Amino acid sequence: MKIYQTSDIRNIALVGGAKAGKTTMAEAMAFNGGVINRRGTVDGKNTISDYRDIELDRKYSVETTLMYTEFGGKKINILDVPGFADYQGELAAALNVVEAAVVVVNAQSGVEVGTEIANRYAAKLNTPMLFVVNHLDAEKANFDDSVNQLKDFFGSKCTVLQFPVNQGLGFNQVVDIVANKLLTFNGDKMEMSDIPAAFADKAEEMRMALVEEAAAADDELMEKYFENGDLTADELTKALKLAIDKRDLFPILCTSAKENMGVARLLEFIGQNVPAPNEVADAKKTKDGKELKCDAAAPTVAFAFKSSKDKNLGEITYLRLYNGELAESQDVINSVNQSKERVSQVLVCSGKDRQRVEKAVAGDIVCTIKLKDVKINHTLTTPKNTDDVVSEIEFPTPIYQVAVKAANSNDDEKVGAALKDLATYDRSLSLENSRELRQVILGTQGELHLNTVKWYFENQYKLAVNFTAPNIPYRETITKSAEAMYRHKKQSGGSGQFGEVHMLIEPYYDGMPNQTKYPIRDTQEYPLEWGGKLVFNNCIVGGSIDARFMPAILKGIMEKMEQGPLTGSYARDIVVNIYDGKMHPVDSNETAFKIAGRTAFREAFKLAAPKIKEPIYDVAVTVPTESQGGVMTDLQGRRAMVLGMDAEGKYTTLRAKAPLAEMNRYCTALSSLTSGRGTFTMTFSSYELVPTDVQQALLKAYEEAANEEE
Ligand SMILES: Nc1nc2c(ncn2[C@@H]2O[C@H](COP(=O)(O)OP(=O)(O)OP(=O)(O)O)[C@@H](O)[C@H]2O)c(=O)[nH]1
Ligand SMILES: [Mg+2]
Repeated sequence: MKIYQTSDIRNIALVGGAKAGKTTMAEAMAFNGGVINRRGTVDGKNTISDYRDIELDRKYSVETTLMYTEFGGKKINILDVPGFADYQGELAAALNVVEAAVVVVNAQSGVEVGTEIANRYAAKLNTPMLFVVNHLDAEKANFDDSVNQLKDFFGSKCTVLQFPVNQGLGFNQVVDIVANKLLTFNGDKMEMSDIPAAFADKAEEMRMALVEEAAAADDELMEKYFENGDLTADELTKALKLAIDKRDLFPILCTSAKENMGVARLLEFIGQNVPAPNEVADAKKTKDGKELKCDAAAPTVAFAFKSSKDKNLGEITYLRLYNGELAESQDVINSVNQSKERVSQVLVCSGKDRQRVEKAVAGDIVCTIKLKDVKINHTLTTPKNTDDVVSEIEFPTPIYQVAVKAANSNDDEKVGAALKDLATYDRSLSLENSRELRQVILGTQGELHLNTVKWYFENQYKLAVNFTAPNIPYRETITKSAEAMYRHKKQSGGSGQFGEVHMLIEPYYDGMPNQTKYPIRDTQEYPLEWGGKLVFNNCIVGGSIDARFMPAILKGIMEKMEQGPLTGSYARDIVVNIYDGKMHPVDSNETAFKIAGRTAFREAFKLAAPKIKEPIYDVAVTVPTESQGGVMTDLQGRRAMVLGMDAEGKYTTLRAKAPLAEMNRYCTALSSLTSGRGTFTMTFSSYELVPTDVQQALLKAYEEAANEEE
């Protein structure tokens, strides 16, 4: 394969709603460029892009596929991104490394959830967008409806550059405003002819509006437009390219990917109007804010935006070049961890087929294998420019947590390794080994994402795994003062054990004066790892307990604080005053006082009106305004307190405080209440007392679980 120079490279991501036809489009693109000589279909399980076992099984995309086509002397790198919302981690990564998002819209359904998500990421990353209204051959295709929705959702920058003449069954013609021609499709061929009289006026009107709009992207072009009242084809292309790059204009084009209609023209359009990697106004930046201008003569900067594991090849690292060249056998430095790496091969990808090339040039997207320690978000440079660390991809925060456990404890290690693997290659998963909950918690983007993980366990790792709701990190505390004493006395053979502790415990609150009914001789304040405080006061007078036993008593109390008396949860916010006790001249030791301290604390705790506290989260739920009522009712059913709401455009954001215990699987409920359009964020707010009925239920459940264990 020839080595393409930066100005002849275009990078696009096919994004948008699930099943909009992205993979089918990618296939047609490869076909039109002669990369393949037969178009596969998703249903026929023979596309370049949906090649992974899970994709063949499910018949939809799960991961982004890197492929390419060659068209009009240009290499167009294509990232075919899955459309389901649960795979938006793939979307985040893809839109970071391309010059344009080609948003595929199903003409039968218009703007879908996936269209909106794609737009959201593109806006955040300042990625230019093109809309392609696909499925125009389908009986229920409605181009005008789709366009109206696009304008409605994404504003007046959405500009029709092509419209279908005969959408629906029998579709084969499109009027192209930029080419100023009628396009007629016949099999895989396209003919251009003059626009028929019936559409000539409409097309001319649209073309003039487009010329005016596009000319606004550049002062010089604007002047020319004023002078001549029009732009030449070349000037219009220049203007369009600038306007698209600046996100001043989102073109709308027409296709039937399935019938390969309009796809060749789309490729030509991309080649002419999407900026080359070194032409973009908003260049990629390093962490220090330095612009990476895709200069082939500069030292190498290659950014790992994706990695995966191949059965035969091991780890595959996908790299986007932001400067310089990357050649076979080149030595590079991982500028994130400073490790030395050798790039043994540079591979051009077409799905699972990879072709060795001698080198790649700035702007290109390639992959390599056998790197030692290069992970997603790492940068490869030369020893001269290790300061160049490309700013990281921000992956979406997981919103659906589950506890994961091997069904058979012999598999614990294997399951742990598999989870680690999954979270390494999919950064929109999170993994936490929670000491507190005594569970391994996996965070996913939703039910479908979790099902994907389950699929891997079942079919790839072949491990039986149980997924359950995560435990809730409750806290225990007391609400009134109480006193208790405990004497630990044991006589076994020779030396015995003796320790007696009397204590008064009180609820602690921030800013409370440190005084109690007993004189305090010494006070220690311990901020607890799990939040809240323990204040430990030594109020012993007359030496009834030696100061040297105090640490042992504290240790005993701490043990009980770590596994609270009510439900085994962490206890917090308690003042303990040790005011009396007894020692034995021979039998008193640290163990005895630890036990006495622990037991006295447990007894006092029970008498001090103990309460369970639960974590409360600040929840912000953004939903289409029409579903706001249902979402609010649902939140109230979750014991949430709705604090307010703000409307923005078609959406309303509800702000609430909600107990974590009620938010399990919230993303699934929200999805069904809003047809998948709702989003939410949750951040920890505080610990609050649970209502009495909830406390009763929790105590009962803990007791039952304890009995079961016995
Ligand atoms: N009639 C018609 N069907 C199409 C067209 N494009 C795609 N399809 C069909 O729509 C279905 C989904 O197509 P895909 O290419 O898998 O869609 P996708 O956008 O890649 O889907 P995800 O990867 O799941 O987001 C398949 O059955 C395709 O054959 C089209 O232009 N016309
Ligand atoms: Mg797909």
